[in-house]
Amino acid sequence: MRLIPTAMIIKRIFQILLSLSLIFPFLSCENLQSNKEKKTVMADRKWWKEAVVYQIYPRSFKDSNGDGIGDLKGIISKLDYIKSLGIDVVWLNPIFTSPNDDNGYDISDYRGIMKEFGTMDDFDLMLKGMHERGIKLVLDLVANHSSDEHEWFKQSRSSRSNPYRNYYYWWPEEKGKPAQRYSFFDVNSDAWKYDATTKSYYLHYFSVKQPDLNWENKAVRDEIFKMMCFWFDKGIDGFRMDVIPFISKDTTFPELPAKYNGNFGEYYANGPHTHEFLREMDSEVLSKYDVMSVAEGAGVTINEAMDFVDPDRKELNMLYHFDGVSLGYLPGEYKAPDPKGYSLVDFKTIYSRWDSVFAQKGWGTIYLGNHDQPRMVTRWGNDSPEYRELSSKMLTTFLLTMHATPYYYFGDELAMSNIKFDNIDDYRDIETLNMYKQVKSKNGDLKKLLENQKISGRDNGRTPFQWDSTANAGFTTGNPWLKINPNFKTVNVAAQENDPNSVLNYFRKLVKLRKIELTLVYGKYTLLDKNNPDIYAYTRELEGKKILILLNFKAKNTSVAIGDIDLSKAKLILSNYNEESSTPMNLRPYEAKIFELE
Ligand code: ISL
Ligand code: CA
Repeated sequence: MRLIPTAMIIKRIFQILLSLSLIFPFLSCENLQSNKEKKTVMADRKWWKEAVVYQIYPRSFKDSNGDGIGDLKGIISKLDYIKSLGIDVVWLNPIFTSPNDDNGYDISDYRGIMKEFGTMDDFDLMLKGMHERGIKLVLDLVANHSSDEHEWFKQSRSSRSNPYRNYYYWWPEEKGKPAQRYSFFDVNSDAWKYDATTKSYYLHYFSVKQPDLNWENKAVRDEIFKMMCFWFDKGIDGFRMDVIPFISKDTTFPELPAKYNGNFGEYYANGPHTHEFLREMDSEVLSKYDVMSVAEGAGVTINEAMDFVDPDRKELNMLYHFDGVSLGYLPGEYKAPDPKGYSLVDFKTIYSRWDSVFAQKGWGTIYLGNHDQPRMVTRWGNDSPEYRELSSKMLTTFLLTMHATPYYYFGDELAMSNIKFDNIDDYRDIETLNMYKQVKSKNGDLKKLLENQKISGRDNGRTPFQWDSTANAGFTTGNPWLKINPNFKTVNVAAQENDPNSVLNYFRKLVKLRKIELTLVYGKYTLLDKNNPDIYAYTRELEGKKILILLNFKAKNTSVAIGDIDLSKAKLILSNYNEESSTPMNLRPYEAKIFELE
């Protein structure tokens, strides 16, 4: 049984309160009240709330056989490194059999291991090695769509009467052209692909090789649920669920309702049966295991988020939103960075609003980078030689001191930065390659596109991990599948391992701090000096303990106003500068400071 009934928890809290009032009859009602709140917060402790998740893009972590592609044996050879970070959970991007149209997000066999990555024996060894080290493993569930090379789709497209026909969404040509649906990875942005064999269109929200699975069909849901159980029975500890809000569609496929014009992502996330399907998934699968689940919350607005993660609804544990990572792009243009940069006040507003959603109930996540995003330090900090390390440490401080489970992207612990390719031939990502074709076919500004991609392109976050300063950064003895950032000579694990002030060791210190200081996990978040355009300041509070976090997001000296907070007993517990400054409220460029207040 995964959840203890609320009534039992309440009863237990009541018993604790009663016994406290007997032992300490002098406690005032006010004290009792605050004790009750504390007990409630702490009664709801969960391992996945206290975890730091480390995301590994397996293709780029470590190649064991010289084919230039990272693999499971490579991960196994680096388990001690992963352990040394102090993290609790590894999330691996898809490792299943795939023709790799979208680097594994197009799965042709959900129970097989991608041949470039290794075998099931390698997988079992890797999982064992992680568990022996106290690390949990979360895999990627890509169930909104499969590969067109999946047996189900091969059957489905073969004839209109095939038993697998309804595993996907088909629109017969005699009904005319279906209403427009937008595809993320289609040269014409068209999510309907005509298939001559059965004279019908099939739906693909992503590439033509990623047909959407028909979740209305119970047989499809059962296949997915059985597959999830297969991996849980092997011992994995959870799933990150790819575009899971998109699984339910209005199968009449009407014209896009006007209010969603330009917001097709929000429309996709608003299918009629999404929550029904998720509750079914909980009752048939998730509730039977002690595992974590996190939705990629594409298209989910702040008002809808709680519906996915409210524990009373028995759906998912967590969700990650896109409001943060969407900031600083020009409106109306896809991932074109605003030359003015982003506004820190807006950034603070977004993260504070999202914190308030989960202040009482549910649980949040926090991230600044992943395999779909550029490198954290380039996008949110400053990747110039002068500030790369400082700003990266500052951003890491932010991620590990917020009231949410941090999802930390591999390589950010070294302050790896965007590679900024000049040439389209260097890109491998289907998204960039398609955008290029699209802009080209419209005689658009290709130079501009390439400049934008230097900031926003996904391949920036996918370049191989930088282990040392030897050939190919120690990632491979062969030709890497994607070019390695030339800064690997100085930015690498070996160079940082023994330097106590390195970005890497700063990350380790922060992980350790979060592990021992539950105030950083469960403590109430309060934003300070909210209109300060340069500094992000906030406190975290739990059980009488208060921690103050000050972060300078700018390359200049600047000051912060923290109101009536008493600093007389403040103790600096961590900072990214070596010398403590004499004026604590004046921050140096990208300075990050954590104070214990009481
Ligand atoms: O990456 C994006 C834009 O650059 C997003 O729109 C992304 O396509 C969307 O968030 C869904 O992402 C997930 O599903 C995709 C896959 O390509 C991404 O890597 C994955 O994270 C299709 O499976
Ligand atoms: Ca390999």
